[in-house]
Amino acid sequence: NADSSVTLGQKVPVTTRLNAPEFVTNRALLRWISDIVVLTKPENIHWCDGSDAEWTALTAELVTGGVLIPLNSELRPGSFLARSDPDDVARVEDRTFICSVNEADAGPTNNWRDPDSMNAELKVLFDGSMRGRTLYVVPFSMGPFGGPISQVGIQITDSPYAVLNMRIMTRMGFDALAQIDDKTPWVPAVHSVGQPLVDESGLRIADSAWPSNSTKYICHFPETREIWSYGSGYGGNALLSKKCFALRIGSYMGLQEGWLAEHMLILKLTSPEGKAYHVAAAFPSACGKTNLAMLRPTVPGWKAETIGDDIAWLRPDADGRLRAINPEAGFFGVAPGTGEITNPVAMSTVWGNTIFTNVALTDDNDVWWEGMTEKTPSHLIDWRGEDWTPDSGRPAAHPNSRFTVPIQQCPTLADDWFESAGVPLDAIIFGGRRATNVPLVAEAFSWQHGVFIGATVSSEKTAAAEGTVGELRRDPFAMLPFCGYNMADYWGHWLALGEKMGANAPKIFQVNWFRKDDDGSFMWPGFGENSRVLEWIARRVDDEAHATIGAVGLVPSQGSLNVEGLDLNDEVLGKLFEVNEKLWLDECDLTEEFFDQFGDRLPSELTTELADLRGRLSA
Ligand code: GTP
Ligand code: SPV
Ligand code: MN
Repeated sequence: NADSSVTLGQKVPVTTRLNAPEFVTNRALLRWISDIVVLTKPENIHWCDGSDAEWTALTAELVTGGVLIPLNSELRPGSFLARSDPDDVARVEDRTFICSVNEADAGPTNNWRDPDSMNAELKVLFDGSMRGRTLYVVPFSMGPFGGPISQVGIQITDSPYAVLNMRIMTRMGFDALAQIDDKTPWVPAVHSVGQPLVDESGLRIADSAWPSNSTKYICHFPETREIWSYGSGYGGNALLSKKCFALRIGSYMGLQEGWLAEHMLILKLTSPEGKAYHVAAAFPSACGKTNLAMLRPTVPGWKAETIGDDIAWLRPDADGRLRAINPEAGFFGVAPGTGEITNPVAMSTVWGNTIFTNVALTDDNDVWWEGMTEKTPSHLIDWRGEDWTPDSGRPAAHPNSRFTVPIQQCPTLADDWFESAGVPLDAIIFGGRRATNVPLVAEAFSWQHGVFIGATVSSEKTAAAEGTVGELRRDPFAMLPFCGYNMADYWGHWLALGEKMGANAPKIFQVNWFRKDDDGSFMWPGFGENSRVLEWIARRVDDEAHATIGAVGLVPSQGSLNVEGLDLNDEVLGKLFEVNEKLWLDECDLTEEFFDQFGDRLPSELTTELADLRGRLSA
C-alpha cells in the first residue's frame, strides 16, 4: 500500500462486511456498496464519519501527496489551495445527461440518453476505474437531520478532494448515515475521477495532483433517483449533493411529491420597524446569488441575514405558505470579484478552514484573486502554478475559481438556517446578467405573470460552465442546466403550486443589476446598494410602496425607489428602467421561438402571458 505511512481511521483493505460501521444493517445499502466495489475495484474502502480527526488525517495525506497546498497558518488558518487540471475547471453542460425512460420527459433543453444504453456505457467506464485508489463512502444529509424538507444521500467517490468539500458543503458523516433505516429513501451517487492508479495487469500508474479524465459523464436517472459522475473532480461535476442531487434529482422528486428544488439564495431582511421578510432569488451561475445572500444594506435601519446562497428547497406548508430551507451546509462561492468593498461578509467568512480552488498564491502563502484587493500584488503564483506579475497579460486566478467554506463561519448567518421547518417566503426574485433591455426591478402582475417572467429570463453566459462567456442565452428560473425533467412540465408544476397557495403565494419580482451604459460600464452600483431594491420589494409586499403599471411589470413610481445619496442622475435612473418597445417586441419573437420547442407540453397560461405582453407593448 503506497499510503501506508499515513494512519487513517477506517482505511483498511476491503473485507466481506465492507468495513461498514456496526450500526449499518440496511441490506440495500450494503448491497449497493458491494456492487460498486466489485465494479470499480478499489484497493481500500473508507466510511467517512465526518469527524475532525478524519478531516485532519485526510488533509495531511493530501498535503503530503502534493494535492493540497497548506496556506500560511497565521494569515489563513486551517486552509488549503487546490489547483485543478486546466481542463477541469467548470461544469460540463454538454456532458450532462438526463436518462429518463422517455426522451420527452427530459425535454428539449436537456441532453437525453436512454437509461439502459447509458447504464451499459457507464458499466464499461467504471469497470476498474478505482483500481489502486481508496473508495470513500460519504453519507450526507441535505437539510437538518430528519427535517420535513430534508433528504439523505450517499456519495461513493475516489476523490479525497471531493470528500473534504462534501464535508464542508453538507452535513456529512455517521450522523447522516444513522438517518438511513429501511423506511428512509436515500439517493445513491457514484463518482470516479476516472484515473486508476493500477492497470489491469497490476502495474502501478503514476498519480497526478488533480486526477481526472478527458472523457466526462455527469448522468442522472430521475426515475430511479441515481447519479453517476465520471471523469471530473470539479465543483458541480464532483460534489454530487449539489447540482446533481439538490437540483436535478431534487427537482424531479419535487414534481412527484409537490415541492420545488431551486437554484436560489435565501435572505432574511428586517425593516427598521423590526418586521422580518424572507426572500428567495434565482440568478444564473455567477450572476450574484452569493453576493445578494451576504449583502450589507446601505439603507439605514435595514438588516440582512444569510440563510442560503445557491440552493433552496421550497414546500407549501399546512397554511398554504411556501416554506424554504437551504439544504446545504457550506458555500462554494466564486472568488473573483469578492473583496472588502463588494462583499465584506464573504471576506470575513473565509478567514480560515477554507479550501480554495484555482486562485493565485501570494509570496507569503496566502490567496489572491482579481477584485480581492484594490492593489494588485507585484508577484504571484497563478492558478496553474506559474510565476505571475501584473504585466503577464492573463488572470492570476481562474475566472471560475472558488472558495469552499462552512456556512457557520458566515457572520450574517440567520438562526433560521438551523430550523428544519424552513422560513415562509414573502417574495421570489428572478434575475440575470443583461447589459440591455431588462429594467432594474419590476413586479409581476400575478403569480402566473411571475412564472412567465421566470420562464423567459435570459442571461449572458459566465465562466461557471464550459462555453463562450458573454453569449446571451435563455436560462429559465436559472435552472436551464439544472432542471431534471421537461422544462415545460416544470413551469406547469410552478403554476399548479401557485394555484394551490392562492393569496398566500409569495409575490414575484424581476431584477437586473447588470445594465450597462454606452461606454460599457454598469449603471447601477450593485452589491450593498441592492438593498434599495430589496427595500422597495419589502414595501411592495406590504402594499406600501407606490408602483406604476409598465409594459413588463409594475415599476417604482417616481420617488418610490430610495436613491437618496446615490451618485445617480435622473437620466441614468431613466435608462435603468427604460423599456424599448421595439426591442421588447423582438424579444417576444425570440420567446415565441423558444416556447415553440416545447410543443403541446407548454402550459397555455404562458402563451396567454406572451400575448398579453405583446398587447401591452403595442398599446
Ligand atoms: P454561482 O455560485 O455560480 O451560482 O454564482 P452566484 O450566482 O452566487 O454569483 P456570485 O454572487 O458569486 O457573483 C458572481 C460575480 O458577479 C462576482 O464576480 C461578483 O462580484 C459579481 N456581482 C455580484 N453581484 C453584483 C452586483 O450587484 N453588481 C455587479 N456589477 N456585479 C455583481
Ligand atoms: C454554479 O455553477 O451554479 C455553481 C458552481 O454554483 S457548481 O457547484 O460548479 O455548479
Ligand atoms: Mn450555483
